[in-house]
Amino acid sequence: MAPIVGVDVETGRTTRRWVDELEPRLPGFSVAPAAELDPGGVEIAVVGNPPGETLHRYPNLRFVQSTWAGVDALVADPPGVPIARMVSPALTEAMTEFVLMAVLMLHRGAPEYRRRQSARDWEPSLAPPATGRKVGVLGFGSLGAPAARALAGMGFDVLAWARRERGGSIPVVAGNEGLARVLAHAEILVNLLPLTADTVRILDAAAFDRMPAGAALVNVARGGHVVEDDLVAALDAGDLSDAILDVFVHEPLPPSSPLWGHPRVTAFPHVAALSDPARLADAAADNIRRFVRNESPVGLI
Ligand code: OXD
Repeated sequence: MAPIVGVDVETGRTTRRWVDELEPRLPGFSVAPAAELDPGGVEIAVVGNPPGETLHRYPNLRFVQSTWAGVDALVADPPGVPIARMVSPALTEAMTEFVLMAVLMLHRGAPEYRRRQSARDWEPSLAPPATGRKVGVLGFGSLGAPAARALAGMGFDVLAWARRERGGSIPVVAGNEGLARVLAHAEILVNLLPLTADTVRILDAAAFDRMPAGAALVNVARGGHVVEDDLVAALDAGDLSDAILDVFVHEPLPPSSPLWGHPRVTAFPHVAALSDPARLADAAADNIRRFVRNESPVGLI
């Protein structure tokens, strides 16, 4: 019997695009929007990062492939079967590109020049070379490590924080002491951590206090890492100069959020590494075939 793959990714349109990309890559499988299938028939689910409880409706589920890099919502109430997050060169390239853009914007003062432009203020400032700019990277996994390497490749002085220390061309430190070191180092801090019980609200007033005066934050991981009120307070007080945020505690960012209109916040609508079915379907299909062959899928949680 052909294994049945039920796809349910965010909207009906996105789901249809995933089905169209997966079908030709999975001959011998039956691939359809989950909404058109009998829930009892769904053996493999392809989803974004919905609350895990939404998968409890499939009693015969055997495997979940996420189209997202981070699966914090899925694993909060997991369906009790293997879950793989999306690991793909396309996603990594997109994230690396966004991180480079954000760090270069901060390094060269783009948000400050935008403010000066609003005031019609022609005031050039010298920027240090990249080698004179200290960047901290939180997270050194499939997204954090390539971003850190790309930054180091441009000459930035990068110090990273991860679960365990590593030698190598980029120093990676660990533990609370390591975190304190990275925060103290970071004139620009890039957050690429997974959201877990250990990392939720890790970027709070105490963390911002440890950063150099006037430092800046790039958050491309999850809104839940940041205590947003503390961030606004640090920006208002001038302790932090700027924040480039792609993720928020509540998404879409509510119209009432002070982050929308804050002069020191550049907000993006969670677009750093969007999951394009045409570019990610190979990785998803490979993983599904691996699972069926009893091989370990890539990105298994
Ligand atoms: C994510 C993604 O995990 O967009 O945020 O893939």
